[in-house]
Amino acid sequence: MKKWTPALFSSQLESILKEHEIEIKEASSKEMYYAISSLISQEIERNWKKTEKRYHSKRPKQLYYLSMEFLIGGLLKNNLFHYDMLDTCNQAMTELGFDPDQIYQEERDPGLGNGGLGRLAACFLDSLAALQYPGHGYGIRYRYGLFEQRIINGYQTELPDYWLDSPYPWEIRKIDEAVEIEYGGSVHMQQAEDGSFTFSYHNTDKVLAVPYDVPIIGFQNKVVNTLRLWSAEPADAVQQPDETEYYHQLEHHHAIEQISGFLYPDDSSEEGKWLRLKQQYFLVAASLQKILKDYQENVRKSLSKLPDKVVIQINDTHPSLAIPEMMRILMDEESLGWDEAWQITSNMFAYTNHTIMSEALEKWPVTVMHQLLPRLYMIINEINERFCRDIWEGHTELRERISEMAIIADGYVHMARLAVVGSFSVNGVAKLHTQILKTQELKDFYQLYPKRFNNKTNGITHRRWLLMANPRLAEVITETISSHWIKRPRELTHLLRHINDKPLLDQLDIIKNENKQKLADYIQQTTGILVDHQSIFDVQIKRLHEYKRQLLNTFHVIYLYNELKENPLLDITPRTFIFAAKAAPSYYFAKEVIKLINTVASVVNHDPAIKGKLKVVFLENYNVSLAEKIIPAVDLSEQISTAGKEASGTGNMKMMMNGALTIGTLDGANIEMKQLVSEANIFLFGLQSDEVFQYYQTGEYQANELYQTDDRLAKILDQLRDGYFGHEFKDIYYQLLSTNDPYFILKDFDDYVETHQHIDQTYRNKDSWLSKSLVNIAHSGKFSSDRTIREYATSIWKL
Ligand code: 26V
Repeated sequence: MKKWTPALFSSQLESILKEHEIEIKEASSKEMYYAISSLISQEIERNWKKTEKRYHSKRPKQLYYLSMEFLIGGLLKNNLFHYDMLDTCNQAMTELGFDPDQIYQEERDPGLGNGGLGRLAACFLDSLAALQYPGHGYGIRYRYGLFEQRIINGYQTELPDYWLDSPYPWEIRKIDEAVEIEYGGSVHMQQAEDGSFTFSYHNTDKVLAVPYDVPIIGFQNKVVNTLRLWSAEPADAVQQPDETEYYHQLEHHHAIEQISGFLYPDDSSEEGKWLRLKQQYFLVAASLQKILKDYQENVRKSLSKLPDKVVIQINDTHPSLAIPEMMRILMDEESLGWDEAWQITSNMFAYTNHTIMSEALEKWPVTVMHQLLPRLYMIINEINERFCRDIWEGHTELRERISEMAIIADGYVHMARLAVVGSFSVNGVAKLHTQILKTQELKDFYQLYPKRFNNKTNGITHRRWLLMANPRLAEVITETISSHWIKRPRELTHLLRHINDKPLLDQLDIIKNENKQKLADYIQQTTGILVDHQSIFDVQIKRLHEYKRQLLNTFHVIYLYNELKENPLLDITPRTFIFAAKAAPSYYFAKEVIKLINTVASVVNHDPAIKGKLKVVFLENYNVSLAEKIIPAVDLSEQISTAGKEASGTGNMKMMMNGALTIGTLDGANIEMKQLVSEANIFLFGLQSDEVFQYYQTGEYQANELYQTDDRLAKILDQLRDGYFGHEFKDIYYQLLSTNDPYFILKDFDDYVETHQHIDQTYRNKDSWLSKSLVNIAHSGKFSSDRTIREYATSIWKL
């Protein structure tokens, strides 16, 4: 590889810009962004070809990660960093009089995901390439990503995210690798002379899946893996027979393009939308064609050997149609019999579950499945019948559970059941989550297939979330324990030798303060709110959901406000509460909570009696690049879901890695964080998951009693009912009490407030706080996605 110097870098940029008749000194930051991308793309292309060649000749087993979402974030800085060119580029830009950050900000986040599930997929791709595994992502190139959120008058409004309005420099369209997908039509069965059946399809709707490949760069190792995103296009050009026919065809084409038109923004409730099912089949059918073509071209062995060379991870149930689709291809196109096809298929797929929220569990009406995918429906039916028969005959102890286990039941196809039956591995994403799958959600299946179940606790890429997002902190860590931690993040534990190293703690303090000052500037520029960078930055950033309990956090803010109003001399450590969250557009309650946070913010921030001791900030349009700005500046990370509801969480890991302390419930990966840092270095509160389940079962919890007996709660709730913050919050009051507070906000309130008081006291002892912060950083190495990916690779994928 070339040795880059700032001078060489600049001169290359100069010639790239010249080709477009732009003088380097006069280039806009957008032009600079494109020029740098193009420069680095040349480097990428060479390595991409080499990696592909190596995979072609060595024929290692390949992993394919199928996911409806990939939230990859900005790639320019990432790719420069991975090629060890970031410092050179920064220096070159500065010398030319540019602000490097402004150039990186020209890049738009491809918002091709909702939240945790999509971001996890992106961290995994990063780790796969860093660890030199042959693993690739397959997804959809939505023309509209997740909506852009604007807060107008305190309310969330959604704007379309047309992220492709200017060219995306990292994708390569590969029209010659486009494949055809068929929907609908009818299935004809014919019996051949040897008695076997063949299936043919008639009057199907044909759609072209055109791949756009995005390179995934390994960290300083020249590996380039592929994220392939499919785009839907009409299979044939518009003809012009006559005018009505012409318009009819145009309309049809438009409908086809809709398949990759937009990302569904509701990750909280499954709606069973026709178009969503079309999207899922689109992803699955296109990806399998490519996977099988590569196998046949590279491996050239019998299909029975497929599971030795190919493993497919399905990210939640969304791509689980891949299972019947694989059966269809093996039987109808490759003429294998059922048993052999099933043997191959069920040894190729592994399924990850990401949620136990029953509203989000996918099921499709039989009528929809049957009409859109008639042949797949036949196959699912057959899988179901064989499965049920197997239980009936071979597992009599489960006979009475059959209707809860059947893949097709009460008019629906239950996707999680299909995914479990058709996979050789089923995993949860944190220890508690996997435990809950085994003992509750998928209990019957666990009894049937105990060996299939396993845990893979989530992780995050420390390259993006520490080295790139917080370079000063990374530098100090390296100065303290050398740079080995970068390749082996577990070695961050060497920091534990320094918990009383005063000069180091002072440096941590300085860095956190700089990061907070930077965020404070951003807050001022974007919201006009002035925040004190010496206050505690208390942060909750994640999708807005009732179970994540942003409302509990808000209740705490209101409580503190009420206290200060009553006693202006109250001695509290100044706090800045920072929220960022998108609500699903149709999730009324979640949107009310956003409005409440913004209303409380404007009351609190403008009340002179508060004397700036409290500030509340809602940052709009939470996405990967905003997360990168916030996370290095966090003092206190809010991970306060109702115990048992958050499968893992990954924001918790990102903030821990950046030295934040956590206030959290014993839920998801918080539990594993606690085990590492010990109870002295994390602030735990609230009900535990078994207590929550017990309350659900016995019905013994009475939210109303707490309302009657706790004056602080009564005051807050009455303020909501009586319009203290405006009249639109009555609904929150009524919903909480009439549904008996299903997320235990009132129940956990007292412990939460008390824990916050403890935090306030702890923060006053700066050195003690800083050494806790260091302990958290030191143990965060376990949450590198490199660890997670190694676990998947050795115990599931066998790469
Ligand atoms: C569901 C649906 C339903 C219909 C339409 C679109 C859509 C999109 C996503 C989902 C499922 C979301 C599940 C999810 O994001 N789970 C999160 O996964 C994280 C990574 O494993 C984990 O850290 C979070 O705890 C978990 O909530």
